[in-house]
Amino acid sequence: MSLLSTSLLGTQFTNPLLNASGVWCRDKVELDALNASQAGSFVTKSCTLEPRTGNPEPRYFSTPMGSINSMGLPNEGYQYYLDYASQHDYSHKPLFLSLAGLSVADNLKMIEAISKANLPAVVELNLSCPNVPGKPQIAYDFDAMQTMLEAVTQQYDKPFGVKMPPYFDFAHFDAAAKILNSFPQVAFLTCINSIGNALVIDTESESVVIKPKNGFGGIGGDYVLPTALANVNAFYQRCPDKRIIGCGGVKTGEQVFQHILAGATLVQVGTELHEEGPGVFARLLTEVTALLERKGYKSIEEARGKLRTL
Ligand code: RRO
Repeated sequence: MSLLSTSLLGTQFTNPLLNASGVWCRDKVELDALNASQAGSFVTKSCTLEPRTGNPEPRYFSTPMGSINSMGLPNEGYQYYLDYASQHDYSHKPLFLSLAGLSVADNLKMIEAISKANLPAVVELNLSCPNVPGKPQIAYDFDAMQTMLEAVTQQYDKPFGVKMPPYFDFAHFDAAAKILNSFPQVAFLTCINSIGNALVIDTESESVVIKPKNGFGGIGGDYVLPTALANVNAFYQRCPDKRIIGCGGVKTGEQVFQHILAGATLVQVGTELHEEGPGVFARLLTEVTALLERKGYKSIEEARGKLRTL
């Protein structure tokens, strides 16, 4: 076993890195670039039943501390990603399919098609899209989350994962973990999606910086690292039978290592991938390798969840 290799759901990964869904994964050209990159796996853009153009532009904006977006689920429709997944060479690299149906019924239709296709692609069900006007985030409504997971687990018989929003209170970590733990089929949790409905203001123009929702959008990057690490660790502690995929604020190998210490098995890169392109993965791998070697680790598994408390 090499220093960076790991496994999830019985599948081997050459390293823990992949993109965050939504970044560099909307069409075949972008997905092929991830496939050709040093990422150990990759995930498709969250998809809906029908293609969507998404929200009006500008809908993504970078700041020195991260990003704000209100893309509004622009995607090619689930069949496009299913076709991509059916042509993918899984012996080269594992692939995740992200689903974000606009209703329970839509998710069930997509799940039915994915079941029939019987591919090695692993489903990441997005319960936390913050940017569809009029559609609250499912995972902030615990009854809706329970209903969605009951429906999906009845229809689908393979293990899958869920993309979670950040929570900010121990009562919410406890309540969400209780629901998730009642579904053994939910094999992994991706923590976190962007911190929803934030507002970035440009002082000179005295204006918001993105058009949809009067400037409100999900933030990522440096703004979210401590919140992401908290959510990874909170669910790592509360869901011992599940794996955690860390997402949020990864810009250097040091932050990959911090996610692993907090309990992550795999680590996703969003804002920094958007800024730097798929070359980011080679840089992060070099940096995290140097850090692990300096600390004397023989494998990343050895570091997982080993966060110390005072
Ligand atoms: O497309 C988006 O606006 C979007 C989605 Br689906 C999501 O899950 N997270 C995000 O920050 N943006």
